[in-house]
Amino acid sequence: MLTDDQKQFFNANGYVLVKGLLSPDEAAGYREECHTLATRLADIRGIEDPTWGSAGTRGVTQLRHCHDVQFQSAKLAQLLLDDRVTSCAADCIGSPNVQLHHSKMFIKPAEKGSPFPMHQDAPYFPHDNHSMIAAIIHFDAAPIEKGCIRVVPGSHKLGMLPHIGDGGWHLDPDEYSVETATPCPADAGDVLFFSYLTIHGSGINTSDEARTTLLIQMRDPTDPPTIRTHESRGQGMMLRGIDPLCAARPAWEDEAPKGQTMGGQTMGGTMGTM
Ligand SMILES: O=C(O)CCC(=O)C(=O)O
Repeated sequence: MLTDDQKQFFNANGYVLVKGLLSPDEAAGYREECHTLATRLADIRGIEDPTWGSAGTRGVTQLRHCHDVQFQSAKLAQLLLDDRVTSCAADCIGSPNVQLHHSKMFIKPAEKGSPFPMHQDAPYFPHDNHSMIAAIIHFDAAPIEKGCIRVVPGSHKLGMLPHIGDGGWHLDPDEYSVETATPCPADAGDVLFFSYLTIHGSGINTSDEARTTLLIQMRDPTDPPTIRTHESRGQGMMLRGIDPLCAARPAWEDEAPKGQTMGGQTMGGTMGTM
C-alpha cells in the first residue's frame, strides 16, 4: 500500500511513482510474457499498429499493443489481481474496492517507438465521481530517451478539458506539449499511478531497447460511467474487495454494439489505442 507521503503526493499532484513494486526478476518474466504475446498476436492476426494519427508520426514510428491481456495470458491475468498493485490502487481511488475497466499492453519498439500526445483519459470513458485511475507497470527501464510517461502535475484538479481528435483524442499541442511536461522516468518493476483526469502523454522511444508496459485502468465499483462507451469484455471484474452494489450484468453484454456513444456525445468511444 502507499505510505502517507505517497498518498499526499498523489492527492496533490494526481500521480505517484511507486518504486520497486515488482522485483527486477519478476519484471523480466512479465517482459518476456509480453513480447511472446506480441509475437503470437502478430503471427495469428498480422501486425497492427495503433499509433495515434494525432501523433503525426504514423508510418515513421511504431507501437505494438494488446487490449485486455487477461484474455490472452494467465500470467498477466494474475498480475491484475496482485495485492501490491491493487492495494496502492485502492489508496489512490480512496475505496477498498477496486474494479477493472480495461487493460492494455504497450511495446514501444527500439529507435522508433510511437509517442502519445498529451491528453486526459477521462474524455474517453467519463465517470460520475472521477474515481478512475491508471497503473502503468514498467517491465523494463523507461528513461526519457525511451519515451517515458510525462505528466502535468496538479492537472487532475482542472476537471475534464476539451480535447481535439484525429485518430486519438488529445489536447492542443501548442498548449500542452510532450516536451514541456514533467517526465516520470522509471526502472523495471516501478509502477506509475495516475488519475484519469491527470494530463499525460509520452515521447518517442529513440533508444536501442523496447519500452514494455502494462496499463491497468481501475475504478471504484460504485462510480458509474456517465455515457455508455468504451465497453469491453471483462469490464467490471473485481480486482480487490467487493462490489457493494452487487451490480447486475450490464445490458450492453446482451445487446449493445461496441463503440456506441450515447446522448449525441461526440467524445468517448474506441478511438486510437484507448
Ligand atoms: O504508454 C504510454 O506511453 C502512454 C499511454 C497512454 O497515455 C494511454 O494509453 O492513455
